[in-house]
Order: sequence, then C-alpha cells, then structure tokens
Amino acid sequence: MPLYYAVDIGGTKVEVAIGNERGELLDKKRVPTPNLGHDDAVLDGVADLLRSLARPGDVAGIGIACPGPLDAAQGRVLNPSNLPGWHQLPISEGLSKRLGGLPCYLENDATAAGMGEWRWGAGAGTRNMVYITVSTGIGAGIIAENQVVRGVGDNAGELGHVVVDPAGRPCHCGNRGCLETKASGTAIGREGERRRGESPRLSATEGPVTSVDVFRAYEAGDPVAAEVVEGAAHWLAWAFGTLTNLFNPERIVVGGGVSENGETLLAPVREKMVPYAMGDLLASVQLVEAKLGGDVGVLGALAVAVDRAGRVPG
Ligand code: BMX
Ligand code: ZN
Repeated sequence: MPLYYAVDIGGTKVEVAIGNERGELLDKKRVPTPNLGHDDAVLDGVADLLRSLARPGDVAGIGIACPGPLDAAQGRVLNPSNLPGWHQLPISEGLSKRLGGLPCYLENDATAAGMGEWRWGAGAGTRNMVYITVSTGIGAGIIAENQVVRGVGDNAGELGHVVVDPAGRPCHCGNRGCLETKASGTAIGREGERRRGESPRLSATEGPVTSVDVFRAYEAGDPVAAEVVEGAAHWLAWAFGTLTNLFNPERIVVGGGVSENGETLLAPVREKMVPYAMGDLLASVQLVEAKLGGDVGVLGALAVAVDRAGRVPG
C-alpha cells in the first residue's frame, strides 16, 4: 500500500504526518509555524520535517492543507492574512524539488478537512455534505454528488468571508461584516471581552476573554455569555440554513475548536435554523459534530494526497 505525506499549515503550527489510504497515520510531528519571510528557509524547514518522519514504505505524493486564498493549480499560497511570511510561496514546486520530485497537491484547509471527514469521519457514506470549521476563522468544504467543489481558482467554500453586514466591523480580508467577524471563535471571544464588565463570571477571567471562557460561563447559566453564544449561533444558523437550501446536503459536519462544545453549540444552531431553510430540505439534513478531532488537519491533507495521487491526470 503506498504511503503519503500530509502537511497541515496553520497560523500557529505546522503539522506533518505520513499515512496510508485507510487514514492510518504512521508518524506525525508538529512545529510552530515558521514566519521567516524567506521562501527557501520555510520550504527547507518543512522538507526537513517530512524527511524526519519514520518511513516504512514508498511515498507516492504529498497533500498540503493551507488557509486560503491559494492558487492550487500553480501550487502557490497567495496571501492568507494569518501567514504573512508565506505570501506568494510556491509551496508545491518547492517541496517537490526538495523531496525527489514527489507530486504535491495543495488544498484549502477547510476543504481538505472536509475531505478527511468525508472519507474517514462524520461524513462517511454521504454523497452530499458540507463540512464547516468554526475556529479562528470560518471555512467550508463542500462535497456535492460525490465530488469536491473547488471552483475555478480552487477557493470555493470561503464561507467565513460571506458578507452578512456590509456596515459591520472590518475583516482582515479587506471587506466588512464577514460571517467570521460575527461567529468565529475569535469573534465569540472578542464579544465576551467587550461585555466582560456586565458579567461577574466573565470579569473574573484572567487575561482577555476567549470563546472557551464564554462557553464555560454559558454552561454555568451566565446571561451575558448566553447572549454572546446565541448571537453567534444565530449567524451560524443563517449560514447553515442557506447552505441547506443551496446544496440540499444529507449532513452538515461541524469541526474546528468551537465545535468541541458539541451540542452546547449545535442545539441552539439547530433550533435557529428553522426560519432559514425550507422545511423539507431541513428535514433531510443532519447537523453533527466532526469526528476526526485534533488529527483533522493532517488527515485532511492525507485525504487530498490519496484523492489526487490516485487520479489519472486530465
Ligand atoms: C478563513 C480563511 C479560510 C480558512 C478558514 C478556516 C483566511 C486566512 N482563511 O475564513 O481560507 O479555510 O479561515 O481557517 O482568511 P482556520 O485557521 O480558522 O481553521
Ligand atoms: Zn472577510
């Protein structure tokens, strides 16, 4: 069975792994994201990390998951705001050159994670599903009729940058009032911090309030935290309801750090989706928590490699 390298690039860490088409990870490692602003140093670092993995067989390709926007066809990272040192990085060519010409496949991180959940996680067995990560940002991976939806520039699924309030707060993408300014983990923490003075529980937080603090306070019955969670749940319900009408999915799988709150998050979202989707479509969609947990990044990248390397070009 061929093996594949998986690379998951995030704003804070780069994780690499080696695995097979059954989604089994044989070794993995992580390092803080190098932000060197120098192509060779970044690429040398990732290539060295891959070489340092235990390799019990031949490697057939490399899957890379990275925040967008990307130029996947050219294998180039464009200008993700959380990876300033990586802008315009020709990552596929650079890694391929350093690793004996292995084919490299670059994918948006949320799309890759969706592919991982579809193959080996909570989306297994579906023909139509949408994966949504609610974490630092909000991203989506869309599977329609057993096909990954990538769009003309491979950037489909930028759900977090769908504008819901054009007069709203500036977003790092350059627009205003994007969904992720209202409902990401970052947004939930920021709103909790803004309102901390109204809540004894939130004011007792050490350091700035995070989304974890808001959810703990919500579970303890804090009314201010409840307003913050319900506010975010409202926007997620709007987004999931809209996706339900657009794609008629069988399952919406929610991953990312905020999804670790499970039904505490999903129950209010499910309830609030009712006015935002057509009844029959809503009746056929399940809203579930992702299953791959902390390995979703590398498993997503592995799914990309398995999917693309196994395909005849053209
Ligand atoms: C953002 C966007 C997406 C990404 C999503 C989830 C940036 C830098 N990235 O909407 O490309 O898929 O976040 O990313 O704008 P995460 O880092 O929150 O998991
Ligand atoms: Zn935006």
